[in-house]
Amino acid sequence: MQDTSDSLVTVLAGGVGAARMLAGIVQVVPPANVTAIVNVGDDLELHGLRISPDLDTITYTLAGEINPDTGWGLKGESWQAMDSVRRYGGISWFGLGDRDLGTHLYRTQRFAEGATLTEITAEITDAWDLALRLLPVTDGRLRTMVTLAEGDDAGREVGFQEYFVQRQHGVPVSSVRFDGAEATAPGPDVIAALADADRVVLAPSNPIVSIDPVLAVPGVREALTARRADTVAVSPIVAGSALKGPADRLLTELGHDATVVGVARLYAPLADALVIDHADADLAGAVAAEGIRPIVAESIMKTPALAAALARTVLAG
Ligand code: FO1
Repeated sequence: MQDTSDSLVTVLAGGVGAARMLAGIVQVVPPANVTAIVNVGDDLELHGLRISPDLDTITYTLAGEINPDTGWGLKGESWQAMDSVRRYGGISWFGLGDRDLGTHLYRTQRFAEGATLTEITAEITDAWDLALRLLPVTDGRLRTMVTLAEGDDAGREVGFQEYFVQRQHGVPVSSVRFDGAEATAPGPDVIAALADADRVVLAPSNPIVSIDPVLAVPGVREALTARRADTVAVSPIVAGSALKGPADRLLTELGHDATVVGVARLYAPLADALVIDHADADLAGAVAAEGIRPIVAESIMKTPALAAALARTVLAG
């Protein structure tokens, strides 16, 4: 097998699944060789604060400080600030722990001083002693918007977190839109990180609401497509279900197959290979028929050792 221990690796990333994948990758290549291009479509402004959930989930996971019970937020949180907000009848459906709040206070202040999200993210990751590079896909404003399909709210478009957290992603969806995307540009170094990588990875993130907003930034899809021969995707769907979140339902509601074959169809133009779990080994032929090479492996990162093993598989391609 070729030596991949010094490869430059660039990962297209959403939240929890990508964070675990990155935690595996930094065990098998030097963290300084790793760049994550991160979704910002989930970002929101609340209480006057700038909140970037996917950037923070990756930062806290790689720092070893993520709350293991939720997969977001920090370990050892207290919730006194939210208790006060609740007392006043303020917005309390999006839980911001006291420790986590410090990150949003800092980010908001730095924005007010004129810093970009790329600069602020580097300051935050440096402060957590992370050697890998996190690049928000854009410094522009891109917001994932979701149109609800049922009930009193049918036809209503809401922000991603209102769908995901406030409605607990329990409402059917008729469409997803990336507001502002066409007016954005890739962040500094995003296109170079795709061009310079030895291996590009599509993390096991939600294809519709985590990877698609990254691709909606003008120029990113083209830069990724140019690296198709060196790109490996990891399926976020195992045995017809998402490991976390609504990826399976969203795929079905938006007319895709919620199987590894549906994922293969979406990713065949972008990646040479798709890692599918042993549970889907019987679908390997159908994946190949979509024009993407199946790699059957243990893909559920239940432990750091399994995440490292998956990283080795992805790097070997
Ligand atoms: N997810 C929840 O299900 N409920 C919450 O109250 C919540 C708060 C929250 C605060 C900060 C943060 O960085 C993430 C937070 N998340 C919460 C997770 C987040 O909404 C989603 O996991 C991602 O946006 C999807 O990748």
